[in-house]
Amino acid sequence: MVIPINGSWLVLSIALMLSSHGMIITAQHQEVNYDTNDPHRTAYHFQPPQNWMNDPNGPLVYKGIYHLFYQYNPNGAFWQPDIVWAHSTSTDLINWTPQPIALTPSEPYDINGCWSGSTTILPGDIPAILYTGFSNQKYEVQNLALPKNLSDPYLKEWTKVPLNPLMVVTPNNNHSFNASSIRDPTTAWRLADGKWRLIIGTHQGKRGIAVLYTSKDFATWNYVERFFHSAEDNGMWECPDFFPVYVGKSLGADISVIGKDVKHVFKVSLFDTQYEYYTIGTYDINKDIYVPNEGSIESDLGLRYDYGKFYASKSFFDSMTDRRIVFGWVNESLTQTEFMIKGWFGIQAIPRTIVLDQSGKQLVQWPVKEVETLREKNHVEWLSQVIKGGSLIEISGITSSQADVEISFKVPDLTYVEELDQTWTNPQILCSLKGTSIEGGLGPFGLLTLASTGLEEYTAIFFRIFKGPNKYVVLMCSDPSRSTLNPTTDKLSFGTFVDVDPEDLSLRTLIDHSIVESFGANGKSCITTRVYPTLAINDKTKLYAFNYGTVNVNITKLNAWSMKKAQINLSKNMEYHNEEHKDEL
Ligand code: DQQ
Repeated sequence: MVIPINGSWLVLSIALMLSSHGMIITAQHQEVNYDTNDPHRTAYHFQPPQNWMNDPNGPLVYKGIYHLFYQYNPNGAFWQPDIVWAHSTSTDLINWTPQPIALTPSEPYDINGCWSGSTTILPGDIPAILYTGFSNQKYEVQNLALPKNLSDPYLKEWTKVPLNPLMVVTPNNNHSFNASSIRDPTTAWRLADGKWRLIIGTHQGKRGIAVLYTSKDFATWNYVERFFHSAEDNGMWECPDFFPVYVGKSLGADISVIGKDVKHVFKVSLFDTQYEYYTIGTYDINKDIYVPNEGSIESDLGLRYDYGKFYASKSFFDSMTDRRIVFGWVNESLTQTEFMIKGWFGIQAIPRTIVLDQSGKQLVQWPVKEVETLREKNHVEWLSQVIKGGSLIEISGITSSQADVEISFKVPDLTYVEELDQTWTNPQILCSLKGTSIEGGLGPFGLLTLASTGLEEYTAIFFRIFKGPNKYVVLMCSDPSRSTLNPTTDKLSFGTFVDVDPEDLSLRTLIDHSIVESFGANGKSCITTRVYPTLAINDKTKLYAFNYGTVNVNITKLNAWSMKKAQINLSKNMEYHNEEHKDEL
């Protein structure tokens, strides 16, 4: 098939096949340079120069340099099993330099693909990659790779150890797992007995399972019969993450920290729904199991890092700044033909710090402070403004397609709050039911981002307040139903209930051409949406504060900045260009 695109030709050799990412894969090789005028290409979110990217893999900091690996297809904007670990480095988590591919399929144990995994810092400051290999028999096995040269802070070359594969489940070794569904090893941690531990995601029917492996030397790994954690009605658990968080301290904890002042977080990515859930609980070190707090679940009404598009996330402890930082993959909402033509697929969310909320009941996330270095000096500031019911106010004076906005609201009067119907238990469905144009008592109020001049297009992020049986309930929604005139784009609304005082609400939104990342109530609830405006592009984009409820609301503070373009993986051939980015060194 030959498709003309922007003067160049896209050549696709078609061979239909269903991928693990649920999409029809058609090409063995695709040659396309993305259009530099593509209005949906982002300016400060991590992405490769072109082609397909999915999960973030093994983030770490080594000798003052941040490393991000990621699942990448060098052959085109589609997923295929024999995917590689691409690699970039940074000194600030925002500007990134491409490095040579770190892992490519080469051995019988990974010849069909180098799939997701993590890094662990071994004693002596030695970073180690553990990843899933998709083997010549199409089994998922776990392998180790080590840096070739420890004096290279960029860790450009990696060696797969001769002992690989280190962890193997086969139909013959009595494990009752599907040998083709056991993957994504976590960072390993070590307890006082000196033994390393890690977990891997799998399933038995609809039961999602995290199996535990232990090792004395990081080379020989023993399978532990008792599941580390499992849950019914989940299906395959991908990309588990397990880490401690301090109680009452806004600092990150290193992976092996245990004690009375920490709780543990367990996160899984559900293959069946492509959503992630986390629970907070206790690591029982005597039984070597994780026990979630009572009532915490990994599905339906469970807690999520992000109630929008955010998957296969991976956290790491930044020992330079004592932060736990999480990366998450943000999928596209386009049809397959559309993204194949664009020649690129997938971005990473802005890395977020992650801490336990004061309540101890949930996590709080915030974009790493380094992203603020992209804020242009001249910004818009409002101190106080009433936003009348049924009105909107333009936030002018910034580049609205590439912006960072912080807005706080005070609700003066809760008398006219709408009653919460007892059947409205699912916030996402409630957000679809009560979209931006549905007038409420208090709300919807918030931001209209990526809006066109005549408001034919916009993506709304807003709050609505309801009166529940015993308390007020705050709903936060992201509504992309009017985000584009393109009829084929997925325009699903996302939403969540926010555990917050309804009278004081705040919202921070990062806007970057085709992504809107929102942090409600100082990071208690996050929603990321991908949108593809046709009119509201580049300098034709507008931004508004709006209140389509009946009751007036006060804006107590607003700060909005234009964002500079970050230097991200500028080289097209993914080679390391020292000269181009020598400022980073
Ligand atoms: N993506 C990887 C797998 C992982 C999945 C393959 C999650 O290792 O389970 O690209 O998106």
